Amino acid sequence: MSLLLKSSMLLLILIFGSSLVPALGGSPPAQKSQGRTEDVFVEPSLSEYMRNQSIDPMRLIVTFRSDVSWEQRAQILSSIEGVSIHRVFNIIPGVSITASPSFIEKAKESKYVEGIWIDHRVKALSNSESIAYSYRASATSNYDMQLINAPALWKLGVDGSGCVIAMLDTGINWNHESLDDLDDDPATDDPKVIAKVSFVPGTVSGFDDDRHGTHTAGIAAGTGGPSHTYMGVAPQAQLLAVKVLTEDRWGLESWVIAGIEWSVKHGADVISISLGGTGYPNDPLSRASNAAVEAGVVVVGSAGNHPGYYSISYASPAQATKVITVGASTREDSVARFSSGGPNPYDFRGDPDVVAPGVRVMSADARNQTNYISMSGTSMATPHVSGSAALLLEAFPDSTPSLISSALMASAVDLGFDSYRQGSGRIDVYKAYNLILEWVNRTTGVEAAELP
Ligand SMILES: [Ca+2]
Ligand SMILES: [Ca+2]
Ligand SMILES: [Ca+2]
Repeated sequence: MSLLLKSSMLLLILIFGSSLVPALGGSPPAQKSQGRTEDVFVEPSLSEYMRNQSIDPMRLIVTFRSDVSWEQRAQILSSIEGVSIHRVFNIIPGVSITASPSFIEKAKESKYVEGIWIDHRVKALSNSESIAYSYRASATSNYDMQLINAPALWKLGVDGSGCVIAMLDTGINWNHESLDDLDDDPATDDPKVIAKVSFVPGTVSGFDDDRHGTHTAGIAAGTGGPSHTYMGVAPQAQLLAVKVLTEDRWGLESWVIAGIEWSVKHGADVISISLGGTGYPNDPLSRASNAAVEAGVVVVGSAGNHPGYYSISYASPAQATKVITVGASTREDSVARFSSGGPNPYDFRGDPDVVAPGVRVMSADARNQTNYISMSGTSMATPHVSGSAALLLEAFPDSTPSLISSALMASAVDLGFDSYRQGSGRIDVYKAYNLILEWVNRTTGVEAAELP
């Protein structure tokens, strides 16, 4: 080795420390796998959880470095004792497993593993319901639809036709008059729910064995039945019934990730997620949601029903950077007391993005095919935005998810609350439509002017 090279190596060592020596000299590292354990991210609450009690077995999601193939991930995990694999995901480099606590130390030794996460429980984000037979008579028909200005677009013939909204929820009762077909004529075969699936063990279809999913589906896309009294935002949109919550309205994060993956594969234009659980902006569920957006799908999530600032962190995946995060507003056009607030405690981002009607919203009742009930929660606000996204996508099919979300935010009506509570304000889908229209006209004009 020349003197020049030796002295420049010495200089590098002085600057960068001894870790550069093996890389430059080709000799093995002095200490085997030093720093390896620090490289694997272990969800902080998981370590805490294990210090306090040893739970055996545990539901986990293991994420891998991006260059590890689908097959390798399954192979690596099945070589570790006591691991049972539930699902190897495509949408994120992750695997859902059950493992014993000793798994964590073993997995930390693997150079392929990137993170170990709790497969958190998520739950539906509605907070009340009432069987509102009497309320029905007094309610102003489609009041919430008028608030967000959807009827103005229906008059222009924009009703969600050709758009597909995936409802990740307790399932859908597709026999309800508001959700059974597109034209409310039983003589013609034109189903609204075009595909169904369940990721809840022990259930085989996407049929709603609760009430929550049918209610949110009716808000996003119900026809309102022959009377059209309680129409949804995009009454001619079609639906995917993706059951990820049990009849008791809870689910696992891994079921929701599976639901997102399935929805992207089955042609969803919009994914509507009225559920949430504790998490981080980079947790597996948030990453799956962001990946769906990167694949061109609008993803809408509920901000949650934990009043107060910073409470948005209880709502994964709504806190994911690319998800449209929806808080709840009232019929009097103020922010609902229960609606979760930002900023995000992990990166100080401002969420929610917008608010939409979420108090005493009337929609389809899964227990009775011609009845409608009232429910409240950011669960009910979310499908108002999902349906609105479908309307905008019908009108402007080339829109990217970020254009849809920017247009809804830029045109939202300021309700006078601070942005950590109302985001940009209460959505007005007709204003959002006009904003995009103006932009399209302007950019089309520019292109035409530039033509030779
Ligand atoms: Ca019908
Ligand atoms: Ca029909
Ligand atoms: Ca957001």
